[in-house]
Amino acid sequence: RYFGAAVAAGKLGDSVYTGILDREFNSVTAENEMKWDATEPQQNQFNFTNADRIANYAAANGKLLRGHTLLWHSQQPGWAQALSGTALRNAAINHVTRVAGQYRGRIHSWDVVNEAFADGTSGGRRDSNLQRTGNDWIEAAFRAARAADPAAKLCYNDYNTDGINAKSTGIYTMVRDFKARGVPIDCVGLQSHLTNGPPGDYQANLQRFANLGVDVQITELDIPQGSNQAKAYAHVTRACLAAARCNGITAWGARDSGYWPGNGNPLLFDRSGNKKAA
Ligand code: G2I
Repeated sequence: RYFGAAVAAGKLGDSVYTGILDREFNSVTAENEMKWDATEPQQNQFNFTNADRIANYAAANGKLLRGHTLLWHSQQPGWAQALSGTALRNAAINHVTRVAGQYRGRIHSWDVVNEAFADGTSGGRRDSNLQRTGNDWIEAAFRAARAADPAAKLCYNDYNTDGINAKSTGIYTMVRDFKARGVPIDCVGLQSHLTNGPPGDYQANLQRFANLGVDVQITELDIPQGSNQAKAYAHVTRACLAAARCNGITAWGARDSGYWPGNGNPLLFDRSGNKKAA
């Protein structure tokens, strides 16, 4: 099992920050640097400068590297936002192929698709330009990622899916269908931005995904400071440890300063870099 933090390339020169990473975490995730707008700012013109800074940091310091994220409705470059239909589908698959190919053999797990399900009670897909290219865009992305980097675990990642609800059940149904039809998927990421702490059925939800034959990873954990922060972090950690297929936890940052969007003090180390009770 790994324990990771989302990192920003711009902070890798800060020795207090890298001190925490070096000492406390054995995995890192790029907070923004591997997203579509960062890696392919113009169509077919790839820029891996900042993503490489994180990948190289991970390699030089013996950390696993999570890839975040290949396809998402948000943080798309302007040129992709302007495409639709077959042109967008082809561009999206090319993006997956090229970025997963660039990091072939170096990524522990990829968030191949991020946040593609709708909030609320529908249990269905979120409307987006990618969704409008056809319902099979997610499986097409997973197949392309597998071909480009056969060793990486391929994850579907989303938020508000931490308990058993319509959205997490929609994802559960998709994963079950993918497994039945041989669509390559290895893991489900529960982002776990737990504004109100973990729901009572957190562990049961984690376990039901594991029972489908996929790994479960907690991918963006943060819990606002308050009387129960330490207890809530412990609850999440115990739930992961209790499920054989929960193979990693990533916190959405290392310390409270620099946390996006800046408030809540939801991380494990305070603004000075000291350990909190959590
Ligand atoms: O809770 C936020 C996360 C939800 N799940 C997917 C994650 O990818 C997402 O991460 C956040 C980053 O932590 C932010 O850093 O995604 C935001 C964008 O949706 C990131 O914010 C962006 C700002 O919106 C931009 O204005 C800014 O230029 O960060 C950019 C780079 O600092």
